[in-house]
Amino acid sequence: MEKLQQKKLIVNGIEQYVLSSPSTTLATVLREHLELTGTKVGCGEGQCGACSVMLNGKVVRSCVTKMKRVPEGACIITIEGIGQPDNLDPLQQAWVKHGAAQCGFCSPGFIVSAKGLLNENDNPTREEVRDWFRKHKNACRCTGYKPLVDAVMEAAKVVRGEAPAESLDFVMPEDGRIWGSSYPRPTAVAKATGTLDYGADLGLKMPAGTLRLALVQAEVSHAKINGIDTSEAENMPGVHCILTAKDVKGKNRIFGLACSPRHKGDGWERPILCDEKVFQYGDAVAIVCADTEAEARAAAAKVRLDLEQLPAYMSAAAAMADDALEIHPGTPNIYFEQPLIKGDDPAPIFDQDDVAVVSGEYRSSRQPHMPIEPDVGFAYMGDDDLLHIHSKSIAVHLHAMMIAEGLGLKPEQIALAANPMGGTFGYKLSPTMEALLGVAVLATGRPVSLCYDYYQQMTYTGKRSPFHVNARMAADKKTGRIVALEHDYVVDHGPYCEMADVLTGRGIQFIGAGYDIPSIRGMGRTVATNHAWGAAFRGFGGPQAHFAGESLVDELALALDMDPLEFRYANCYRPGSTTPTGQEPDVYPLPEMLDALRPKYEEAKKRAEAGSTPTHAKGVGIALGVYGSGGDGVEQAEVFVQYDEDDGVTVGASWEDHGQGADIGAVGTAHETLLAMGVPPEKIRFSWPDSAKQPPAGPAGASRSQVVVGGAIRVACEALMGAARKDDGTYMTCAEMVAADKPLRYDGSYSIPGVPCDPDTGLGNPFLVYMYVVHLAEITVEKATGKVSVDRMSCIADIGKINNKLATDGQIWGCMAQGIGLALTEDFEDIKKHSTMIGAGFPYISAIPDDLEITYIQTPRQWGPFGAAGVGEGPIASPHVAITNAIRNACGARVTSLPALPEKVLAGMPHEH
Ligand code: MCN
Ligand code: FES
Ligand code: FES
Repeated sequence: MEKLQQKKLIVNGIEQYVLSSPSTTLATVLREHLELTGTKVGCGEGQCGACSVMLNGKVVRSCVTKMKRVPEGACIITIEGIGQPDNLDPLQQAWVKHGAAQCGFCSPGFIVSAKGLLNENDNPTREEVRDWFRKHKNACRCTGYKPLVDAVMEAAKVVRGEAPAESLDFVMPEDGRIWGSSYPRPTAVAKATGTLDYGADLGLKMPAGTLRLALVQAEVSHAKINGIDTSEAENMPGVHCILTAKDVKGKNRIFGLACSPRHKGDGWERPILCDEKVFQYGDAVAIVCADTEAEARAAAAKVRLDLEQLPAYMSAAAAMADDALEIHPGTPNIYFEQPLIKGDDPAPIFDQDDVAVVSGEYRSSRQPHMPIEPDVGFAYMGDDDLLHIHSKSIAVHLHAMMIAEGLGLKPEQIALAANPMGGTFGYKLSPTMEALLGVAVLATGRPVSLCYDYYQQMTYTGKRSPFHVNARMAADKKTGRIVALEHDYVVDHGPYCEMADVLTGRGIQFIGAGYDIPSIRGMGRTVATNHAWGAAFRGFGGPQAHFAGESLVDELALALDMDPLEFRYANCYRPGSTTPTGQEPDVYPLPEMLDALRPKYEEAKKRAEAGSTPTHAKGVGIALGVYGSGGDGVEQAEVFVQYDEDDGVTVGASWEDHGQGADIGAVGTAHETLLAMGVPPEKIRFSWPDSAKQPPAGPAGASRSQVVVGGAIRVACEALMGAARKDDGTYMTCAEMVAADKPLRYDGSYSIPGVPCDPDTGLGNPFLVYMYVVHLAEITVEKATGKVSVDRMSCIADIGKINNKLATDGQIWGCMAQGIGLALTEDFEDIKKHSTMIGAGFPYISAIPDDLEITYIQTPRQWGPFGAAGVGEGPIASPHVAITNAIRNACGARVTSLPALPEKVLAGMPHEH
């Protein structure tokens, strides 16, 4: 019998009596019993601080605070008790002003934590703020932490009475334009007050009768399924039913978008629920539908799988071995190849005496995305007879198409909606639980919800696909010009082919990008393995390609005895240059960017020299990065705008918001277009994406949205203005439009004519808009251990004209932080060890320097609205290589496999070992 305990708590000043089991967590009591969903649960195991609340004045992580340890009469303060949307605490105001909430999932936890600090010390130093967040394990994946510390420092001034509360308000520029300003994003207040409902919050608010789901997952990486025994589980308390592949009404497959003629599979290899085989650890075999999540999980643990284990190929090399079985029988494990043939054959050049040649083998890691919010979703049949699925999808129309046939539906029978999201960083370009939710609704006829815990997030969502690149590069000894490049690489994409061909193409497009290299031969191959499936991850192939390219460029500079910056300066794109795929770049900002970096670089070198000691070597590294805004080839988006009764405008765009700022993207772009109409920014409304409500705008991937969706928003707003313009140059009100019998809704469609790379030569003009960055890293290597810390980073970025500076700064800081993780700690190779945030090397605040600097060069772009390019991914193309180049500079160790763990650095140091 379950034994309960009643306790009195004073929650946000209100006396409450709660009845719970002593082992229930405080987070569950707050969220589920008291419906205070401002407190978020991320990791659920004490590692992220998202659930921070104050208990008798002390900051605690409520997900690991059991009710038995909460004293009778305890005073609890949650985010709801700190301030409300119409009565913000200075910390919340500062969070809004500094763009400290991107996805916002960590914000309530950080703000409560910061409140705890300011209660103890209202005059902290930046170091004290950082130390506090370190001690309380407050983790943020989006911001690089800098704006969070900025926000606390500015709020503290107001708390001390040294600055008025108004100093935390946004000041509207005199010209009334928010384009290019730091106007706070429309969702900022809701994020900072905990009033924005994410997927799990919405799930809790579903009607009675909702079934809660749990997955039965394989705990082996490759196996034949001989049987599934659900008999014991079916009789567990609260269980409604257990669904297996036979309950799936359609093809039971998710379409993997295999579109290239060179693809050797048909793209239909990924089961919704595994039927014949298990292809990777965590694959879903059955779904338990029960009254509560706890009951569903308890029953899932009792389902018995009869599995016959097959050899598990956990690397590309293993899956490529001659005797390896075909993971998908009938499709070879190497299922896609993309050659590159640019200019003359470089082979003879490498034999010439007047060239310097460097070569290397570069392996990148299986970087896990680690959003703070684990995967979550819910679904139901709507009164419109559509199957509504709400998830963390960043591609609502595409996902409806990818899962429909598997469920036995047509895409138009599915309404796929994106919930407010706590970050995806690209893993949600793949469907994760969408089809599973759909199966459960169709089989039971009931609304359903499914929440992954963090272990499931880690083990059963896609990862960054490792590249293993063999390459060599040659430069003329006299001119210092790069003359030839050869590479050959394999991409370990796990068992499912989603976007594998596109990803493999990123190698030929970006190894050597940024430089005019006349002769290139390359070959990329995609390999199926049984490790975690390859999903999009911010930068999608860019960081992998640059790891090889920018390491070789650095080595070549050393071989020529040239300064790495000057060598890059001599070789970077200028008018007349072509990209690796033979395209003319869109703009040529790299020389100016390197000029801007030069003084910072010289200072950094001096600092490194002065700061090095016999035990600690300091080093400086730079790396250039180029990445495309938009997918390969033609890019298109459709949106509408609607004139509202109060003369505001609603932007109907399915621009999914991982946290990057689709809200401000849409509002900023519309405001700039509508400037002459004078629609105030607070009356411009963005939309939450839903495939049944907006036309297809394409996924929020490939850093395409500001350019392409923004382009469509501009077109739609111009159409509205065209219709509303009066002869005297002023504009009709909405009421006047109605009186004049004019439509209130205007569609906008926009496309960009890129040319995909040729399947045989790799040549083409795939991206008409590129983002350019140069990173500078200053690091310290502890010589005895090989441990590396990053002291300072600086980024020169050209992302075209800026829509919103808070958004673009945030994107760049976030990329720098993820680049540090990629360089030094993050991995998901060892499924056991790497299945928690700490285990997988999540970068907490102590790993990210406070000294992060951004300099913009804003070269206007032809194709983006008002000259914008994208920003989401360009800055992650190369920060990790700036760091590994700095390690080489500090201690001579050339790291060729990521992450640069201390033992690798130690082993690479030439003199010590
Ligand atoms: N922006 C701007 N000015 C520009 C370019 C962009 O103000 N010149 C703003 C945009 O309005 C938008 C943001 O910067 O708010 C990113 O725009 P864009 O580069 O067009 O990228 P998308 O909107 O298409 O977003 C996707 C991109 C990708 S592919 C990944 S992955 C990613 C990312 O953005 N995942 C993120 N950024 C992320 N940020 C957070 N916090 N969380 C994620 O999961
Ligand atoms: Fe509680 Fe992560 S620490 S949710
Ligand atoms: Fe911190 Fe997204 S804003 S995790």
